[in-house]
Amino acid sequence: MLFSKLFMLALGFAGISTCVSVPQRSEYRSVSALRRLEDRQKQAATGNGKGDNCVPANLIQSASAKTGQEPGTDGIKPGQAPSDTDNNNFVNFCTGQKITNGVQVTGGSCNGIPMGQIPATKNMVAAMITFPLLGDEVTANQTFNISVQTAHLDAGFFVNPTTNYYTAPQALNKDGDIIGHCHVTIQSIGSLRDTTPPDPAKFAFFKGIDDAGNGKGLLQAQIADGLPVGAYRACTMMSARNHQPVLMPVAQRGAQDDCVKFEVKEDGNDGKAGGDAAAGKGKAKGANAPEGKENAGNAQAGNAQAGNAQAGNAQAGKGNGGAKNAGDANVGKMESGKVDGKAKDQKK
Ligand SMILES: [Cu+2]
Repeated sequence: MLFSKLFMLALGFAGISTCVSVPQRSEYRSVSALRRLEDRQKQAATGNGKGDNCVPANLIQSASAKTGQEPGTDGIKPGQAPSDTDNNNFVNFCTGQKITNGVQVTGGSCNGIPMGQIPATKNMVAAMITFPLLGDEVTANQTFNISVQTAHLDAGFFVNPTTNYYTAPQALNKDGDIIGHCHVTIQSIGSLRDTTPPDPAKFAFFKGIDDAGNGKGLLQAQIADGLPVGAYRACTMMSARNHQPVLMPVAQRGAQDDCVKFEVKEDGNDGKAGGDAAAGKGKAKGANAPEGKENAGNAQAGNAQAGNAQAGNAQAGKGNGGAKNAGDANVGKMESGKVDGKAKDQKK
């Protein structure tokens, strides 16, 4: 008890932390016994479990203590809102609320995990959907791939969405790119010129793409059995590893995501394929274009491969057996909070 008090006093002098203090492992190995004692004390006092759960003073962001509207502050303009403030990085922000705790909580929750590493401007994520393209008419009820060319996303990193949703901060790889994955989501919008925001709880197709695609940023998701006739909006949702939306270093920038509106028709042009989408081309769709070294962005995902082949008229399938990945199944998954999982439409 006495040791512990002396220890905390010493830490206070050292300015290590602003809360009930737990030393850094590397610095205080020799006092592990004291740490254990202190941890036990802290658990008894707060019931919040194991140690190392204080924020060192040098990691406290002093800017969070201010609203941004203090007289003389840079950047003030009329109409700005005052920021919430906290002297301790909002570490207790979720007090009294349901915490997210790794689950996709459909009723809402509070997540206290830090935002994490933010890339440099030269590493900002960008994306372009390469199929379908604007004006494309995809053939109904016929399997096709949505393809996305990404830049500066270290794709292929996808944590367990059932237990680790938002449980860790955004992280960067050694090149400074965000480690994560891309989701694609397709919603029915009634018509191409409809202006009503679609209900986010309803979608015709969703997938978290958990692989690295062709290794050059080209990612694909297969829409098995295609979509029913209609007008659709397909969008990307770029995310870090724990499914959180990617965070960028500056506000003024180009978007990290892309959306495209397209139609599904009984007789689609499937990316201007005409009537000659050969079976051979059709096979190229899932292959991630191994040949496409020099033109990763254009040819492979563009009209040539993704367009013609995948949805092409070759299969001529106009059957109605393909409606099953529209609507209900996926919506159901969303309601159960496991949208990102390996459900029927999301992973073969
Ligand atoms: Cu995800």
